[in-house]
Amino acid sequence: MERRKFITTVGFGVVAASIPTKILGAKTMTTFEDFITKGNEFVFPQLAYSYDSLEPYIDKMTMEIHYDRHHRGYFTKFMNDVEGSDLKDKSFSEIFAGVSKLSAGVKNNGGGFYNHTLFWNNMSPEKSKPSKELLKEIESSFGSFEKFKETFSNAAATRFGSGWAWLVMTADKKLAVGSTPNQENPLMDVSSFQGAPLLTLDVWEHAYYLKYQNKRADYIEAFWNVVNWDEVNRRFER
Ligand code: MN3
Repeated sequence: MERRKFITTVGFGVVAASIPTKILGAKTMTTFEDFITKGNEFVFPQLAYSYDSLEPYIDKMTMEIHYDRHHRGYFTKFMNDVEGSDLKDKSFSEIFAGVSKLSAGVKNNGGGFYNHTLFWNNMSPEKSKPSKELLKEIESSFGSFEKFKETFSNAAATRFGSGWAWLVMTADKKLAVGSTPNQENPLMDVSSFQGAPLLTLDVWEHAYYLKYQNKRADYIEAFWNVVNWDEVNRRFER
């Protein structure tokens, strides 16, 4: 990777001056629990690293299409879905906790935007490691770090069709691994897998098909090379 291409700000390169400091100051996406705030203008955020910087694990063209078309599409549609509604006053946690009573658009586009944002932020071209505290928790929950990787990879590999694999902190403060279909996530009341997201992997075909075709397992294996553990550590501490 070319160092110069890596924008050192973690998280979003948000540019609009009209965005309040609590959003501008957001270092990571999990702090966007209060992202939807009344009366503010939202801009589509820039990726914190260049499209080619996750090569050879995730290729430039996949990143470009995935970020600039898929992700942007979810963002734009979600902004339209919440336009003029009281959802703009609510956090993502609140929206997702009652998503079964909302439109399919809010669930699909809001989920799409939120899930992808976590995903971009839990990847990085920079090498990092789980913190001592997280590692200890992983070892006590899964037996070993390798066992955890195996469990997570298996959740990602066996998710039928499109969806996401997750490492979460459950309500009773335990680590758990699972998966969700389509754009559902573990914060949604409709999800059978519940918890606060720490790490996620997109296993929709658009996330890997250009480079890996039907070899989802190879994509999952490659993913471990670009996990942003600094970000996972931060989410864990919170
Ligand atoms: Mn995707």
